Amino acid sequence: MSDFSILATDGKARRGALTTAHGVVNTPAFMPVGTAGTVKAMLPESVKATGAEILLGNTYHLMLRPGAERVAHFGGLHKFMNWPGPILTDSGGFQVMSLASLRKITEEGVAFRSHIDGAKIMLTPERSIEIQHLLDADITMCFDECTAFPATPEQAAHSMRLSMRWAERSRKAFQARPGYHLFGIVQGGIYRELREESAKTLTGIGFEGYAIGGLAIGEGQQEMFRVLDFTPDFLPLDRPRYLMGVGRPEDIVGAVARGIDMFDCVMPTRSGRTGLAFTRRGELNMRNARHTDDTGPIDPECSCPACRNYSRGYFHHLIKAKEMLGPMLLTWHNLHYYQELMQGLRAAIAAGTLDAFVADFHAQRAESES
Ligand code: PRF
Ligand code: ZN
Repeated sequence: MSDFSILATDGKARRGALTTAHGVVNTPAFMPVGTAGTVKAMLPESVKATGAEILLGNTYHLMLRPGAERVAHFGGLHKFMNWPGPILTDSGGFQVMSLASLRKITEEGVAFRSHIDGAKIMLTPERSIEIQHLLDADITMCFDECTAFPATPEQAAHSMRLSMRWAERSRKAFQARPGYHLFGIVQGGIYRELREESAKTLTGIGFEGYAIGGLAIGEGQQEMFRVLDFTPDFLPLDRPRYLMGVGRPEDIVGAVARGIDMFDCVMPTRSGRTGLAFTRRGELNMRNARHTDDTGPIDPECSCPACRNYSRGYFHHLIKAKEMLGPMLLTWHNLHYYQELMQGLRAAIAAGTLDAFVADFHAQRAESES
């Protein structure tokens, strides 16, 4: 029996529920990023209040600081960070390539120097899976290499096949337990044949879910959607699909319509800290002087604490004065916006009205104030 049930479909889109050791995740789901054992500027109970059911944590950051064995000493990441719900952890390779220095990729794994203290470290599929086990991740990700963009077909094939051998080693290293899942990661760049080969290799090994990696790395939305038009078709219908590191609201809406069930992105949290607010009418930069005397809320239709109790002019002031309440409340608002978007997508799929929901989503944004 699978821990993933599909409750409704609308075209290629699916409304599902994924059961994990720490609770159920309704899909399509957005996972706020809690890189270093915290969703930056938010209390865990506030993250939950936005409607989030699962968080993303990072192998790379937590292995460097405070150390995976130390997190295990505290009873795992749920206890350590006071988030009792489900947690998915990324496997580390992607973060090594974007953050560490002196990286060297071999068949064995990736050797690198820590971006924190320069310490020499080796990450292999086996060690990545062990770290994710020590963190007590409900969903463990295979150790992979995110193929750079652009890449020739030869480069993309070579990189993808390395990730497939690492996926096999990840599967072997993973200890199966009820409610704990291992997801494979499809690579292959922008090439249909390589995406198909990758998906077939992974489904042959067998995983509880399948991620699509190697997208949203500079290819642009049109090209990403082209790859998403065929890649989900190579994956089993009855398993969750996770598009890694995506994205903007319009990317998520387009990907859900193409059959994706799970997302993570720093966009709502990182933009919140720099003064950007997501609204139904598009994005607002709270730094902009036009908000100085605005007594209205960020989004009159939003029920989050930032919109119920404070004005645009107040946020403009907080951001200009570099007060920490600004990032706190804007992060809350942005996460609330993302979770309401996911709730709207789930309800539309269940009602069979996704096309109308998508049309309305784009129409509202076209009425942008700016
Ligand atoms: N692999 C892993 N994590 C990721 C990616 C990937 O390809 C991406 C690409 N968008 C984001 N995070 N393991
Ligand atoms: Zn709000």
